[in-house]
Amino acid sequence: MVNQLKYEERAEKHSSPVAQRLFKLMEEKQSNLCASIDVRTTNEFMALVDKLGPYICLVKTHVDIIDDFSYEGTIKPLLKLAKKHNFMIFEDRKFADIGNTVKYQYTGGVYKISQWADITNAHGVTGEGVVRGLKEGAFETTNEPRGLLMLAELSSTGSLAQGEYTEKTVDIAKSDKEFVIGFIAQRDMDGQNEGFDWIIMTPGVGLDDKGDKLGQQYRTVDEVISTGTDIIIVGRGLFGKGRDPEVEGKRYQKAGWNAYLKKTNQL
Ligand code: S5P
Repeated sequence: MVNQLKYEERAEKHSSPVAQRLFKLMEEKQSNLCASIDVRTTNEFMALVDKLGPYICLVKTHVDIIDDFSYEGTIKPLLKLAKKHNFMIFEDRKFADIGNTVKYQYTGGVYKISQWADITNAHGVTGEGVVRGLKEGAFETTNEPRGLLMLAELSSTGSLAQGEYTEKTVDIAKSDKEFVIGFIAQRDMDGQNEGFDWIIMTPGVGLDDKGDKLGQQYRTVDEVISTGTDIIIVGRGLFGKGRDPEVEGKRYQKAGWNAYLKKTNQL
């Protein structure tokens, strides 16, 4: 059943401090837009984040595609922009290994994701240990609250994440009510009658294109929000093909917020 509660009501009741903060911030900024910034240099990345900052609740990163990545040069300025514009950070790392390995991948290496990303995500393919490994990693390396999204469904053509795989991923998510805050999915994942308030974040959202040449498929903002999405994840729709990120940022923010108001009977 699609969640029709307001973000502020969900903020009050949620068992995760990360989810509470995110819902509050969304209400404050009137934004359910997550900007996905897949670019190759720190300069391009910062310029886009600074322009889009006022319109978004969340920045989604793939730090491993930034050619000149460094903790000092990339993460520190990103954290500054997060403060300036009041948004949270989601590293789209898609962990998919045994618990012990993901723990090191999350906390170590050059990226040290657990130090700076409020939210990250994982595939369920290796089973429940992935959740425990990541949670341990967060616990041992930071005092800040951290949240995890499980990848229940994908936006790409021919994705194997469907049917029983999706159901089993939801079961894995149920193993930790505080750390797992929701899903990357294309629709609502239920759970409300069992006391779960999953945040559904949906990529594959575009108002002008239907897809790309490598299997990406786009649905409109109204479509995804009406089928259960809480946060729309938009990448190239905001800055691809020479688009103006400020114009598109405003446009997607408005579209996302109006669709939310409609869904929650506030319009
Ligand atoms: O199912 C998915 C899951 C994810 S996280 N489909 C996706 O496209 N993504 C990510 O969302 C993908 O890795 C990319 O960073 C973003 C979509 O970017 P866009 O430019 O196609 O909007």
